[in-house]
Amino acid sequence: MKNGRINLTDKEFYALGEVLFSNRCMKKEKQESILQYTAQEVQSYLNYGKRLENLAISQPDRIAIVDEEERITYGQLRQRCLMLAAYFQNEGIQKGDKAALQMENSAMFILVTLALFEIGAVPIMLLPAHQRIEIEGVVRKAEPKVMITDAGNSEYQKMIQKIFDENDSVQKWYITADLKELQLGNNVKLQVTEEIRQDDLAMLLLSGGTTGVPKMIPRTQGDYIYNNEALSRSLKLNETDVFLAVLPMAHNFPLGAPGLMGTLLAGGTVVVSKYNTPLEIFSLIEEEKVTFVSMVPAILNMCLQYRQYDDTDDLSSLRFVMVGGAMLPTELSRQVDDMFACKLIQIYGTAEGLCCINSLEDAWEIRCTVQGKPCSPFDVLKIIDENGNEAGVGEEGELITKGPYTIQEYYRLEDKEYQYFTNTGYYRTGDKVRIDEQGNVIVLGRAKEQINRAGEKIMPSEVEENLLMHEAVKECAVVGVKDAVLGNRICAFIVSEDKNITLSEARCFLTDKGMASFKLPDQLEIIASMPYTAVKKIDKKRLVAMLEQ
Ligand code: J2J
Repeated sequence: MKNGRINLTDKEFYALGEVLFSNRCMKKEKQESILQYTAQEVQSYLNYGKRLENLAISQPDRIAIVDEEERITYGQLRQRCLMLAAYFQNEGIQKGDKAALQMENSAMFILVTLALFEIGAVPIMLLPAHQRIEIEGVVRKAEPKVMITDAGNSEYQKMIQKIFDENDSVQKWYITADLKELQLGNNVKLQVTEEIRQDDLAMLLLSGGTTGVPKMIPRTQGDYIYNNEALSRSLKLNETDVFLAVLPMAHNFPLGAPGLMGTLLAGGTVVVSKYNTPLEIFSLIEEEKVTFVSMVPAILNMCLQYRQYDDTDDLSSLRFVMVGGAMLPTELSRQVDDMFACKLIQIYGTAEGLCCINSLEDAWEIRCTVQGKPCSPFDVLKIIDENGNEAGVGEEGELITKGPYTIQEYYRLEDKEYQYFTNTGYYRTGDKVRIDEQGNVIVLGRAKEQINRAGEKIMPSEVEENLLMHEAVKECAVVGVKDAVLGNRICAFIVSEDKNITLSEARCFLTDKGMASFKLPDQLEIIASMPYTAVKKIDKKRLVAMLEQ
């Protein structure tokens, strides 16, 4: 990679995809013949440290990150990253060591993440909403060497302290405010260590699990950069782009699709939104001349409603608004271009890898109704029926996929992998989709039971298991019910002799059990007995129908 050049040529981008795809999805014999690139070039393109180093040289004074407290140039970003990386290294954190990270949106989130990448340490991306059950589960399973969190309140500190005390793997717990204040003398310098390769583990993203412990998604430096880059190219991002990070940055969508990482790799500016209210979103768009923002349908809905009351903020800098993470009703999609005077771009993405996206050139009707095409020419998509047989063109069924940046196994999964991957290495998305003649994916719903509440994914079994621990609950079933604001709300049906049990009591009970707030039921229904199917499974379809009637 030549110093000072930021963007890859089309040929280079194609070659990278081919290299990654062949590494992952082809037999060894075939791989050699495909390598058009020298190994050296591949390694330097697919490495965050090297890419940011280049940007710091070519555009040291351009603003990379803006948050409530500071504006950081590319030059400063590189310098501070290296300093923090040197500090971590000096503290004994090495390549391959894991760091459980739980932080609110801030510039520090990005600095800490990039500093860990620099030394090959692996952040585990806990969401701010994760509570004791999830944090503890992840710490037990992944055995991080350190934890890095915001200060939080005294209750939060007590919880983290307890997890820290009870888990031998964790040697140190850092508070981000202290890391920000670090003033290091000349004696702490980054030592040259083992090279960070494209196929080294970069981070563990988290996805909903069946037991309360999130599944851990191992993403490599190479596959993640390629994923960022593929999306960034289809959106024609460049150094003049300004991305507003609204969703929690530990989530794949704002982090890498193309999100803040894609924006930084293109040399643009990342603006950090902390509170994700329409008020903050619109004023940041005006103040920072934001060119694109990504949101889930529930936040889009709030923004559209707000805009109807107050349309005074100047949104003319926006090129497009990306929406994904959950089904977007067409009544909403059709309003976006008009209300924001920019293009709606739908994205259907997964933290496991595959991302499909509308093109900026797609006609309005297309952008309002389909979720787009895979972002890499090497993505392989297939639709299967209930028996696992491949469906015909245009037919609906479950989407399975493999490709250059899609995982083929979870990290340390105790559950059985076969429900998530086929024996030919395809990831089973669990989504019911159809693919149109142009190759656009249209998401129709879930093939799996998972509930999608405002973009957060919840497995009913997880809520059920915890509810059953309540002494008054004899039987329970948790279902997702259509909701105008949330997409789906969580409804818990219980059979109980105690007719006085209330929703708020159930929520408090689950909170005490340490469950994340987004997993708590929105509605509680007490019923005399559960409806059962012929094979004696709880008939969840009937339960949903009872509410939707
Ligand atoms: C319907 N359902 C969708 C869409 C994702 C970009 C955007 C979102 C995510 C994400 C992501 C959907 N319409 N447009 O990682 O890179 C549901 C599907 C999918 C699941 C993945 C990205 N876009 N979904 O939401 O790993 O059910 O990633 O399988 O959290 O969200 O969830 P997650």
